[in-house]
Amino acid sequence: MNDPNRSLYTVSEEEKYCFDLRGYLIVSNVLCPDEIEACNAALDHFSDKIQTLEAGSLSGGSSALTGSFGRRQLTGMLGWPTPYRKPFRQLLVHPVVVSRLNEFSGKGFRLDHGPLLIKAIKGTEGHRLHGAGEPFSPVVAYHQQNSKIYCRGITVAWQLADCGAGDGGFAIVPGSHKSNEPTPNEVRSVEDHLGLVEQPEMKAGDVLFFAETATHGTLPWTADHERRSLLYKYTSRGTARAVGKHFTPESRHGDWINELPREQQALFYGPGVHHGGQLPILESDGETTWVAD
Ligand SMILES: O=C(O)CCC(=O)C(=O)O
Repeated sequence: MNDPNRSLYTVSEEEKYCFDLRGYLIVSNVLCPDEIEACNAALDHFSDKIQTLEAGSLSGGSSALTGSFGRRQLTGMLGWPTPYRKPFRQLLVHPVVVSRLNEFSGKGFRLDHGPLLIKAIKGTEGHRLHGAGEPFSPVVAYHQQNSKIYCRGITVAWQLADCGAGDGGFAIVPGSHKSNEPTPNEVRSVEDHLGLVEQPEMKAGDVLFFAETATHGTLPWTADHERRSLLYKYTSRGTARAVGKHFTPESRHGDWINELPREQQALFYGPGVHHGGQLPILESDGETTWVAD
């Protein structure tokens, strides 16, 4: 939503309408330049850890998605030594995220995997579109009932560099999180996308929420500047995608998790709804985040 008068701090009816209709939502101007710089400086510090995927591994043979380079990516930020991990831990429970996810995924939502930095230089290939309402996928299914959204798989992508019109990067078929028909192969490959694929424009500091069940992927990067999107993959309380074996944060991640304040730890519990009241549940007014008593 780009209304300059809107409050960052509450989920408006318009935001709910847009997210439900399109399967994605952009909240603009969430991070200030200092916060963007703190993330980018930490990422630059660990640039020797960047992994470059093999060209062709994500574009899946599509002539529309092909590129000269594979995607660059980096993970592990939450466990980095201080001070580098700090901005990434803060984003995990950013009040703008907690307020939206309590609405879109329900209280007790969890971090399933990530954060993952996606970087691209000019000429980096795209990623074949994936996800769809059909076939039904229980782990990321989208449902709405009595004005309540139940989005089981939701990704929060912080933009650390601008994504202008035609730059490439994140792309989506708006509305496809509710589709009941199989997605044509040419739409997934973007070779004949029927005019349905959109590449939303975003600025550094914006945050994108998208339903994992929507048909989405990446267009080849065409801009002179580097792409930087930082993706946190959340799920609703009862759902696990990448990991589901361990319930407590320590058993999943090891001891560094004990350093985290309670509201950050809350994101790392395993899935399940019968937790005997042991689970810290996050609340947010959009301005601050806290653990409910
Ligand atoms: O932001 C992007 O490039 C798309 C990422 C993606 O496809 C995914 O997270 O599944």
